[in-house]
Amino acid sequence: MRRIANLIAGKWTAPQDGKYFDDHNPATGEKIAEIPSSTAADIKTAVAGAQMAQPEWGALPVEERAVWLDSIASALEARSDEIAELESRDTGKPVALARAVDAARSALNFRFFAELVRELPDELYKMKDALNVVVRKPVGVAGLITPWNLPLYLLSWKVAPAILMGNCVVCKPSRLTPLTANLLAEVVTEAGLPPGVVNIVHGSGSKCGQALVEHPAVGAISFTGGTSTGRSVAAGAAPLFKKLSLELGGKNATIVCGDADLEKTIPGAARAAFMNQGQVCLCGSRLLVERSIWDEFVPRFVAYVKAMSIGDPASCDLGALVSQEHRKKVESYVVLAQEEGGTVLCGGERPTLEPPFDSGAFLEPAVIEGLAPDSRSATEEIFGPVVTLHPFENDDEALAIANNTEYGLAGSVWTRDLERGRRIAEGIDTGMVWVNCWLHRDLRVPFGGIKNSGVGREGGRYSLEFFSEPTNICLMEA
Ligand code: TXE
Repeated sequence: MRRIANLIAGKWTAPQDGKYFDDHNPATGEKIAEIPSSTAADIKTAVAGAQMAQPEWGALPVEERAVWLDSIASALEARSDEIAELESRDTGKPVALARAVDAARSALNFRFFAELVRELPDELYKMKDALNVVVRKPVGVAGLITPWNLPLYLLSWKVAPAILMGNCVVCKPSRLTPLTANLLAEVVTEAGLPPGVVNIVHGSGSKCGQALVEHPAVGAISFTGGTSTGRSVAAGAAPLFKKLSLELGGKNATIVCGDADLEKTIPGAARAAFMNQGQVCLCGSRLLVERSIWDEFVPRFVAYVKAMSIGDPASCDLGALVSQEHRKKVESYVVLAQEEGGTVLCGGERPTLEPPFDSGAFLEPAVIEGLAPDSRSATEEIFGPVVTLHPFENDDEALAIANNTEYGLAGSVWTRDLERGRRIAEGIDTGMVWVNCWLHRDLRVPFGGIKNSGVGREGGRYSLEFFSEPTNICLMEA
């Protein structure tokens, strides 16, 4: 059991009011750490630390900052197993998933942005009698607020481009999953990153997150989390004209056409539905299946889901949900779905597990059919291991169902006819669509959603643009 501290201006710092939260392992219920219950006063100190460091950091050539990103990436790679174990302990997710996704991507995020900036062409616009040169300057201090589902993966996705572009950052991780943010704090400290470039303040969203959003010296906020919280973040940032990037919830459709290769599609649709226990904003939580293959697809899909192991995160396909409270929220949707006329084909119950996992927040993956596409459980984000099945007769009907939600983040289409797949993909009102795959990521592409899934895009040069202010200089011979 560890008591961790904030990292402010290069110093390990206790919360000013001396209060701490307990951090638990959701798979066993055991207390694993104490984290600062910081307040606005701690945020204020951290922002001051960032402001102090920013002029010198921002004045470095971007190539020098890219070298810092490479050294952070190397340090994260060296601690990959530790990251996987910590992330699994903090979130309840399978260790194998934490290694393959969270740990690998956290290091890659730093490596990728260091490489990207080296390949970026200068931004020049020639006129017949003048030359326009676009210079990108840092915003200054950026506030990075991250959720509990992919803690270091999403924190590194924001920190890397933000500091690369010359900003100093104040990070506010989720109080539910602080440990790998603390590991990043150790890494940047041990790497000798100048004090104040990366500051990490632990605490609640209402006390710390909100203070960061409203701090007048924070010029940009990058937020990933729930739509309702995103609304209050936007309300806090708007009057101060801050740059704002919101990556929020999703209720994504997986569309399976009659000609899909089921050998590939069934595992693909199950992975899209249940990766990280369904706690990924990109998850395919609605499964739309063409009527012509419904009778073949459904029993095979249910059998596949039933065969997924659940329990000890060290060895199972599915681990625990992030908390008992979140499990209760997900269970309430399984009940609601049945009240709305759904039939649970499998899952939705608490598995019987041996100690110490008998007190973990586990929930068997649920497959539910018979719901009207506009029912609450088929349109609201559940963010857990629950997928609803919906038949469709033709592509127009599939699109009508897919688009009938307040969200617009992601989706996938499975068909042997790539032209048909692309046509359907273009018809879905969303930010990202995969065809015959899911979560197949090229980090250069725009990442983000529309409607209640957020505002703006990050990823590749979109991140570099978000975390900088362009100045255009038009040069004409005297
Ligand atoms: O998100 P929150 P949570 C969805 C999912 C989940 C719901 C709640 O539906 O059930 O969001 O999850 C900080 N001002 N997603 O509780 O509350 C908070 O401390 C500033 C989708 O994690 O949005 C945390 O660090 N900050 C999402 C971060 O915001 C505030 C992934 C996210 O917390 C704040 C996770 C405030 N007023 C959840 N209130 C995705 N898109 O992947 C809280 N925070």
